[in-house]
Amino acid sequence: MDRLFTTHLIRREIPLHPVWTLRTLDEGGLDGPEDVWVSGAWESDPRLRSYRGRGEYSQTIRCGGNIRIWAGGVGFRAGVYLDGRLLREHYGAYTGFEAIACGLPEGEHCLQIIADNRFAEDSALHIPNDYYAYGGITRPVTVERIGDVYIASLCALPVRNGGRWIIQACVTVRNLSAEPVSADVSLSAGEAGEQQTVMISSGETTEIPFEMACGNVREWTPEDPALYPVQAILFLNGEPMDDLIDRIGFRTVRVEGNRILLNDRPLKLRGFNRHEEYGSFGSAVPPEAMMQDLQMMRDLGANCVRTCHYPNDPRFLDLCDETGMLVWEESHARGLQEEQMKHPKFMEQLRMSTREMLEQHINHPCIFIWGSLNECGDNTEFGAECYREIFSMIRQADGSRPVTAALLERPGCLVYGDLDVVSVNIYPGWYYNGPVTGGLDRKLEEAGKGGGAGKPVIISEIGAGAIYGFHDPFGQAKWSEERQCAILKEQIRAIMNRPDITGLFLWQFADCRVDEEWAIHRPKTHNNKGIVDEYRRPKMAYETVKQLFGWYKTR
Ligand code: ADA
Repeated sequence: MDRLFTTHLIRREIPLHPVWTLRTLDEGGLDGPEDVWVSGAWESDPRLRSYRGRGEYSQTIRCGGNIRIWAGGVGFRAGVYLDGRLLREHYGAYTGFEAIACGLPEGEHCLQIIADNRFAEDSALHIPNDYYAYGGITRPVTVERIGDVYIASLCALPVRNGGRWIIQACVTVRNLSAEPVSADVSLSAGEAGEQQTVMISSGETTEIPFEMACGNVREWTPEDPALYPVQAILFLNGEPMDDLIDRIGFRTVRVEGNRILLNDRPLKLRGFNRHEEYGSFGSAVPPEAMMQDLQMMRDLGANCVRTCHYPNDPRFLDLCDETGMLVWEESHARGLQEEQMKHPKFMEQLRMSTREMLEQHINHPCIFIWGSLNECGDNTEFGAECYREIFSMIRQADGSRPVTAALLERPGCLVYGDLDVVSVNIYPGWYYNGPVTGGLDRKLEEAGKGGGAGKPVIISEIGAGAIYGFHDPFGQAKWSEERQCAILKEQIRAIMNRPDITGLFLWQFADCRVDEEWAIHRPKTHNNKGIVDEYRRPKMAYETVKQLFGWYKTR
């Protein structure tokens, strides 16, 4: 299951065995084929702990007719093959993609997915970085039987108009056949429903817009995260042939002056940055561990999480929808400066990550803000243009959420005017000494002059490192748990006490592995600024943060 609820009552899924055969294709790999669990990062196998190369996953499936293969995430590039024929290639580990095969004879077929986590010259986003780029099929794969016409996607956004709720939706239908087809498409949510008839040309994809008024609904709030199913059904000659179910929540987000309002009430954010990673499972985080992360964050008094620095597994977003955890989701780009942004593939790859994030995650009510381009080259005209293009792309797809980017503390940013919310990453007390908000105030002064005056401000990162179990009774040594506590205490108080700041995301929830090239400044080859370590063992800072977040929660 690639989601936490049933997404089809009509379309049939072809069962896959969770154990696939993996053959590594490059140096440093395995001696022969091995059985592996999918989804999983190949680094879970101790022999492949640092393998950079290609891995070919295969299994035999029984099917016929038209099938749709959905791969939720493959690190980092993928090729999907059926009976040795390439169906689809994909770049990007953090969004899903489909591959279609038509007119198959009934019987056994060999499904293969080749994953490749090597760094390559034609890759602009996938570079050695301050997190580990895992390999393998890291998110669930599903195979479904489809007809000649099927529902490719469903976008449904609740919008409040005066006192009434309206769902603005779009159902995308694809015709794989050689003939034009007339189809009826219905959309329903609660008591609201509508049906339309459309002609879809051969080989075409058609978007069918819907606008439906809803009766009485319960609002989605962090305290009472009410969710409603929304179902699209495709009829051919009056017969239901295909369907797609998602969930929505009725809530509004808007920026008013320097505040972000959720359902018209101002937000004060107490959150965490979280890399999607768990100890030896790497980026293929088991859903039980996702839930545990959310339980810990709730225990810590957090109300929000940032999916740094890429779109997350939809099952994590499903859990956030269900538990009322607010999410800042961002497309994949971390720390790329002008020269790297001038890579000929940069914009194409970033656009793709952003487009797929929006298409696949737009319905999640937990997402209250979109981000992109964490700490990239916002200080040159060229870089600023890249930011502007991505922001306008996001706004075009979704006018219902604000847009932001986590900026460096350095001066010279040219995009304050293009953000709905000014977000800044700062590390006072860790990378430099001085008053917590000294650098921030200089930054905000610049933002004020540069088009950011009066906008909400989020501290998108702040934190300090500690190695789990390393203690300095005098509390002085960097990397000691005591020193981390002392720094965090100062940072959290200084930020949360300011009424002009919407809140913060601590860097970071859990320690995460980093690429080899970063290891020199990262003891244990990990970014050790977690409140818990990579196995979720709480550091001393856990209690410190819990007390402070708990205190600010009641203010
Ligand atoms: C940055 C960056 C993070 C991480 C962090 C740190 O601001 O956005 O990915 O590298 O700093 O630990 O220094």
